[in-house]
Amino acid sequence: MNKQTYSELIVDYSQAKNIVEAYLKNLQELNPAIDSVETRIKTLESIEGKCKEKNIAEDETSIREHIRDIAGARVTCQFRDEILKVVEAIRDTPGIAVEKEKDYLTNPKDNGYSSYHLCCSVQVRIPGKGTKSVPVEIQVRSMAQNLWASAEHFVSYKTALRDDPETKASFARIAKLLEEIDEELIKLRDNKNPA
Ligand code: 0O2
Repeated sequence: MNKQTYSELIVDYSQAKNIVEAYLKNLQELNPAIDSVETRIKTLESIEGKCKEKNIAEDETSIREHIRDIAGARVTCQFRDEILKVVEAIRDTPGIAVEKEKDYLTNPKDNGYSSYHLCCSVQVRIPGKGTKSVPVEIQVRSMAQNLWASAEHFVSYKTALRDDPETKASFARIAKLLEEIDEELIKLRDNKNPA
């Protein structure tokens, strides 16, 4: 894909990203459980990488059909047990249509990756052409899970180390430690604020 096609492709995804960001920031104001909201548009290199990895033809139609996280948002919660409450609040947000959910919270990946993914769509206005439904992936995770994902992304995700058994085992172990940390933090929070 050349840069021109990429720039044209991402116009409506950028609008969708901005719309979701506004909804999520609004949710953050109402919900102290949300520590941060970040959004991003997948880079050209990342789209090309995913096309190769998943055997997707590098034309606009296939990319639009098969890559559902060109626009992405990440919601980080202070505590792990707040994730599902935040997911519920997103499901209840008028304007965000949740189409599919991936629960890596209950079913973490073998390497330890754990988060809750909501595959959503929002309506974007296209000048002179009415509105269009555009997909956005929202990931909801705890701060500890975010630490894991960002370190693993840096060290091994999308590199040769991704399938290295030792690296995978280390990250799986770190994920367990971070789960324990999340549990300890919940206990400390509850001791401070008994129900
Ligand atoms: P990037 O660089 O973050 O954009 P599928 O639904 O099976 O067709 P997909 O979209 O790969 O395929 O599904 P999934 O599992 O929902 O993964 C989407 C995103 O979740 C990834 O986007 C990552 O952001 C995150 N993710 C999933 N698995 C891992 C993992 O093992 N480690 C880390 N660090 N992140 C993960 P991208 O496009 O792969 O990457």
